[in-house]
Amino acid sequence: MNLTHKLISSHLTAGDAVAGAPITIAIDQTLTQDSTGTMAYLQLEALGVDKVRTKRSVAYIDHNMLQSGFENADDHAYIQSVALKHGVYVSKPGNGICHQVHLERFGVPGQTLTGSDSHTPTCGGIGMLAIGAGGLDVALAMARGTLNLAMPKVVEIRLSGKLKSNVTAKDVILEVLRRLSVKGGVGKVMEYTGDGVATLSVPERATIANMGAELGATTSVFPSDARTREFLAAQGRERDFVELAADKDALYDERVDIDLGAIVPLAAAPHMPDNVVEVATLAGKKIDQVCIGSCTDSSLLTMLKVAAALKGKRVHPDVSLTVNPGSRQVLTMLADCGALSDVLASGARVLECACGPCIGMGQSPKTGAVSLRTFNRNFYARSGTASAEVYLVSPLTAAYSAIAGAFTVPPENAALEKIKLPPRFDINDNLILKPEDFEAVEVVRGPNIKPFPVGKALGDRISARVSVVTGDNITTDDIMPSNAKLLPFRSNIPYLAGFCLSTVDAEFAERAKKFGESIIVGGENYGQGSSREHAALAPLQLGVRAVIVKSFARMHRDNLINSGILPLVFENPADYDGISSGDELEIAALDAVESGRAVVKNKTRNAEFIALLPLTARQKKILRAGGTVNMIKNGDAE
Ligand code: MIC
Ligand code: SF4
Repeated sequence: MNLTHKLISSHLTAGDAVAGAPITIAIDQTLTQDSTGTMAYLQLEALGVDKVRTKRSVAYIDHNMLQSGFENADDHAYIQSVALKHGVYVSKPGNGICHQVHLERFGVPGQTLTGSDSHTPTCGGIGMLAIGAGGLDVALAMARGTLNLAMPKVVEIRLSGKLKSNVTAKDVILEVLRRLSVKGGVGKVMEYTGDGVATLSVPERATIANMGAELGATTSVFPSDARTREFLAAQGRERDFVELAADKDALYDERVDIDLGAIVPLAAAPHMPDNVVEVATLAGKKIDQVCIGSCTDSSLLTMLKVAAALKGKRVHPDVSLTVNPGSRQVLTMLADCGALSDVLASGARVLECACGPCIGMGQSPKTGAVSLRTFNRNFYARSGTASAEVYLVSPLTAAYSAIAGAFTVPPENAALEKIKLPPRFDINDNLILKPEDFEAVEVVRGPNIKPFPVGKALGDRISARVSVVTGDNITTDDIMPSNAKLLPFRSNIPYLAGFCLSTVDAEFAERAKKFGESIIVGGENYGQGSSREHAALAPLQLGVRAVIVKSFARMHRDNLINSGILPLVFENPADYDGISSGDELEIAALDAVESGRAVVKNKTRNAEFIALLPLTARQKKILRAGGTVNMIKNGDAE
C-alpha cells in the first residue's frame, strides 16, 4: 500500500477506497481561520451541537488583523467565544499563521485534519492526511467527526538527489507546478517518496505540501521519518511521533521523477502559479516590491536563510521589502539569535505574524509595480493592485533581488547549507486558549454578524438567463475578491455579494440581481484556489441557480453543492462557444439531479446541449433540498 491508502484505510468509515468513489473518513483534527471561521461557526451553531467530536479542533485568528473598523474586532470576539463554547482551542491574533502554528504545535503524523482553508495540506509535511474544505464541511467535521470526499488517485512524486545551496523547497514545488499545471492535481493526492525526501526538513516538506493546493490536489503527503521525529522532539512533542511510509512495493496511479539536484531557481510569472520560468531568464528586470512570508514560506529555516542573505547588505533604495515571520515562535527565535537585527539593519519592514499582504491585507504595490513574493498565489488583482505584476519566488531569490533592485539568481553559497533547525524551539503557548468551563462562555455577536443565505428546494425546472460567461481558470479570488476593504465583511454576505465576480465583469452583481434568478457559464478549472464558501454563498445571495463550466476545482464544486447551486459540466466543451450572456436557458433540474445528465435548452438560440452532473447519493439529497443546511433542517438522514 502507498502511504495515502494507509492513512485513508485507517480512517475509512464508509465507502470503498476505489478512485473516484464516494468515501467518508474519520477526522481527528480540524482548523479554522478568521476569514472563513465566522461562517463555519455560524453553521456549527445552526447544526445545534454542544461540543465538537474531534480529538483536537483549533480556531486561528490570523487573516484579518488590521482592525480598521469594529467589524474585524467583532468577528474576532465572536470566533473566540463561540469556539471556546464548543470545545475548540483558540490561537489568538499574534500567535501566527494557522498552517505554520498547526505544524509547530498540533500536527500529529498519521492523523487526519480538515480545515476551512485551502492550504490545510501544509501538515502533509508532517505525515498527516490534511484536507482543505469549505466552512460548512468543516463545521460538519467538528459536529460529526467525519468528512465526505471522492477517493483520490495517488501520484508518486519520487525525489532523488539533494538541492543546491541556492535552491529551496519553493523551487521544488514550482517545478512540480511547471510540469503538472494548476489543474494537474484535481482528484489526486501527491505522495512524496524516494531518497531525496530525507534531505528535506519538515518545514521544507511543509512548503511543498502547502503549495500542492495550487495543483488543485486533494492533498499532498510526506512520510514520517527520522526528520519528523527530530522536528517533533524540538517542539517538545516527540510523543506524537509515529513512523509512517509507503510499503516498498507500493502501487501508484501515476509517477513523476524529480532530481532535486537538477532544479534551478524558478519564478511563477503573472498571473498563475503554474506560469513558471527560470529566474535566470528574468535576471536584471527591475523590481519595486518584495514580500517574504505567508503560510508557504515563513518558517524559521526560511527566515534564517533570508537573514543570512541580507546580513551586512542594504535593500535597494527603489525597493520596499516586507517580512512576515509565520509565527510568534519564529519571530522570537529570530530575535533571540540576532538574525532579526540583520533583517532590520538591511532596511526590511517587519510585519505582524499573519497572512498580511498574501491576502491583500496591506502592502498593495504601486500602479504597474513588479512585486516578488514568496507566497503561493499570484492570481490577478489578489495583491490589491490589478495592474501589478506579481511573481512567486523562493525566499533566497526574494532576498538577493531585494538587495539588487532587480531579479537576481541567488549565488551558490555553502554557508546557507549549514543553516540548520535548532534542537529545541522556543515553546510558549500563552496565546493559545484551551476550552475549559465552556458551558459558562457567552457567545459575543456584534452587528457585523449577519445571517447567511440559504437556498430553496429544487423545483422541476430552472429557467433563467445567463448572467455572465467567464474564461478559463477563474479563481475564487475572482468570484469573491478578498482584500483590506472586503475581508471585514466575511460575515456579511449581502454586502459582499455586491463585489461578486467584479474582477471579471464589474456589472455582474447588478445584472444578476436584475435577472432575479440566473446561471453562470465558465471555462476550465472554474473556482480554483481558496476554500472560501463565500464564492458560492455570494452567487446564491444574487439568485444564481446553476453554474455550467468545462471543469470545476474540487472545493468550489463542493461549496456550490452545499449551497444548493447545480454544478454542471459541458459534455462537449465546444458547446461553451454557443452561449452568450443574456441567453435564456432551461434545465430539467430534478431529472438532471437524478440521472446525472441534463438536456439544456438555449431558448434564445433555439439550440440544446448536454451537461453532466455526476453526484453521490448524499449530494443528490443536498441538491434536492436546496443545500446542506436545508437537508439537515428537514431531518433528512445522510
Ligand atoms: C487564501 O489564501 O486565499 C485564503 C484567504 O487563505 C483562503 C481562505 C479564505 O478565503 O478565507 C484559502 O486559501 O482557502
Ligand atoms: Fe494566509 Fe496566504 Fe496562507 Fe491563505 S495563502 S492562509 S492568505 S498566508
